[in-house]
Amino acid sequence: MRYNVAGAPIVAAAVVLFTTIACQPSPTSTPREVLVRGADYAFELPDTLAPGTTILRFQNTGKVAHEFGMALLKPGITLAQVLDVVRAGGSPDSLLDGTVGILIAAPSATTVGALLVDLLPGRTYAMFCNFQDGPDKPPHSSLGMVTSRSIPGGP
Ligand SMILES: [Cu+2]
Repeated sequence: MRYNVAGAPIVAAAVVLFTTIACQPSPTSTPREVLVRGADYAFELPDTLAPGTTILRFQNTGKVAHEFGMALLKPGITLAQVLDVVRAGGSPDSLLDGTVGILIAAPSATTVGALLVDLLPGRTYAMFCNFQDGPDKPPHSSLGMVTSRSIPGGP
């Protein structure tokens, strides 16, 4: 009897807690994780990236340091257009909606942090490494460390 009286508020509290949890909106999706590999001198990542919240990690499989930079192109802009501007010595900023971020990894290392991005359907993201192996060496992007992915879906 003593336990029933003492237990009643606990049960009531448990019911309230359960009801509160059950009424919370559930997340629509768990973030996908994508591992991007950087070799000397190319990126390896899936051909298709699904829209939605995505966590990107960067593993350097090469013998020199690399970065994984990612930028959102303005609608209708292609990677080829961006590269034309860069090769002509111009700034691509007017062709970008913004930078997602940059991860840097030493040789044979994987970043302990990651980029978290909501990949927008119908949009294109450029990926690049602009590191150089010396002041007179070309940027890795000109050696092959530049690519893009267009996210399926959208208008
Ligand atoms: Cu690089």
